[in-house]
Amino acid sequence: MRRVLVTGGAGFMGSNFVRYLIDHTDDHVTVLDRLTYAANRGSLDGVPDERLIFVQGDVGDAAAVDELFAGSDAVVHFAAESHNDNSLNDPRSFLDTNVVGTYTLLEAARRHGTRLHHVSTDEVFGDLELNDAAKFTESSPYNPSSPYSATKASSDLLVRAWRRSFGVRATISNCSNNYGPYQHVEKFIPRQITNVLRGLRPKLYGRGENVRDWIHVDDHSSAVLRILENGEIGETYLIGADGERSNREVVEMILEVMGQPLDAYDLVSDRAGHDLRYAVDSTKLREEFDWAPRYRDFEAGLRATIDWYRDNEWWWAPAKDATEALYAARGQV
Ligand code: NAD
Ligand code: TDX
Repeated sequence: MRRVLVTGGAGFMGSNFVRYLIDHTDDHVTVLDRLTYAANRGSLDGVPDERLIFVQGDVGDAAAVDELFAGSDAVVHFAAESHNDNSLNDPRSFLDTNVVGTYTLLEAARRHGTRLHHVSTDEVFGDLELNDAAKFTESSPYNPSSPYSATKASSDLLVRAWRRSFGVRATISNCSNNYGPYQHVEKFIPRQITNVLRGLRPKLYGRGENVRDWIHVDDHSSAVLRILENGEIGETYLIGADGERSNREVVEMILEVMGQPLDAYDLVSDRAGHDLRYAVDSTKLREEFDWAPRYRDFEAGLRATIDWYRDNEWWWAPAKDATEALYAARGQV
């Protein structure tokens, strides 16, 4: 039996990964999560008690982290402050969690010799032009734009340095935008779906022309598990599913699926420093592990996600009003 420590396991991608591990392995899971505003303990409902230990705590708490590493065979590090808009308004917690938190885990991995997988983002590479064949690869230079992506880039560089200087057994993945169930209503797709469910109009930043490369969260989980089990120590892998769409296209698709006029959205003030386009070349992952995404039809994945939000209002409703109040205070309504 393997015991896997998952940091940030009450967040969107962490909780989906925990479910994936439970369904696809015999692993026992310990979740370490501070339960910030972004977490939802209900995201782990139904995971059998005998396979899950939940610890509420901070990845920056060296004593707690040390104890958990001592009892773990592998660690997958999802915990982060993850929302760009928040990082523009209050960057401090991003430095604490994303940089100091990752440092704290690396020191524990160094002491205990624990296998560590670090979950990161394609945003560390900055952005691409809109009409360009280029995509990010493992050798793209780091060029982050926002406080969020700068702290994620910093955390990646710490992992690389701890690997080289101290031999920490780490791998890194940089993934494109995830969508699916249990994603906080502050994020683009859930915000628009829950707006429509509430009788509000979707909100597009700027002119809605920015492009994101969407991947279903289950495909992220399957890729991370492959890397955890078969990845070469010290290597970085890009995860993506060739899902480029402009934000406007995504909003129009949501409106269409939800039976609204295609132009029933508002253009609102743009995000400062808004990255134009992300696109990931995942050839290395596909070739080394014979990995392929299962959700290749974005519209089908989006329909299933819309159904999930329609059926699970209990999960998202408690956070909706506060999230929209924050957007209103920032003029993004
Ligand atoms: P999320 O905001 O939904 O979840 C983050 C989780 O981390 C929450 O449960 C929160 O309580 C926890 N957390 C925050 N600070 C903590 C701390 N100090 N100690 C312990 N736990 C803490 O984020 P997400 O969208 O699931 O992203 C997970 C990871 O994946 C992040 O590292 C993010 O950078 C990366 N990532 C996200 C995306 C995406 O599209 N969402 C894409 C690529 C990479
Ligand atoms: O209401 C909105 N309207 C809008 O047009 C919101 C919330 C967002 N947007 C735009 C901004 C982006 O171009 O939609 C796009 C996606 O926005 P987010 O969901 O905030 O994601 P993004 O900034 O692309 O970052 C996401 O992917 C990379 C995650 O939040 C990060 O954690 C991950 O690293």
